[in-house]
Amino acid sequence: MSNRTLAILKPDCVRKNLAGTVIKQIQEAGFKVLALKMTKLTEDSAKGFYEVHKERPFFSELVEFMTSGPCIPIALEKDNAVAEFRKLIGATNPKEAEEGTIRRLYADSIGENIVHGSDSDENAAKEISHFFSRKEILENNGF
Ligand code: FUP
Repeated sequence: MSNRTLAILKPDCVRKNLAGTVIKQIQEAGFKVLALKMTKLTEDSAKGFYEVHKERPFFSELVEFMTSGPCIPIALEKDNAVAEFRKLIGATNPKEAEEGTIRRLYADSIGENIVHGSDSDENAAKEISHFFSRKEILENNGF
């Protein structure tokens, strides 16, 4: 079990000025921020990140949305981070997400669902390195 996961505050989150609200909720749930940046994904980077979905019918829409504006990738740490973070954000479709979860509270649709969370320890490691170099990730709280 790893203690890291990758979150992305997606372009809809940034556009709706919800970044601060969502980061506060993430921190209050006990996650520690190890690295954070605001960036705009290129088409190639978005396609690479979502490679596993490339045959799915929603792939081009997903890439278009993820490149539509700035997003905020965040490397997070907590015990059992992957599962704990997915619990905090709720189901992919906000209509199916539990009451109080981030997607249920703020997302409009399955396509524009505010936040990404890694789905396995292996993917968490890959996804963190998609956005952050080792030097950019704080160890020991950065102190
Ligand atoms: P999740 O792990 O909850 O982010 O969900 P998935 O990996 O299954 O999907 C990744 C992204 O693809 C979603 F956040 C939004 C998009 N998607 C759709 O647009 N339609 C779908 O039916 C499923 C996913």
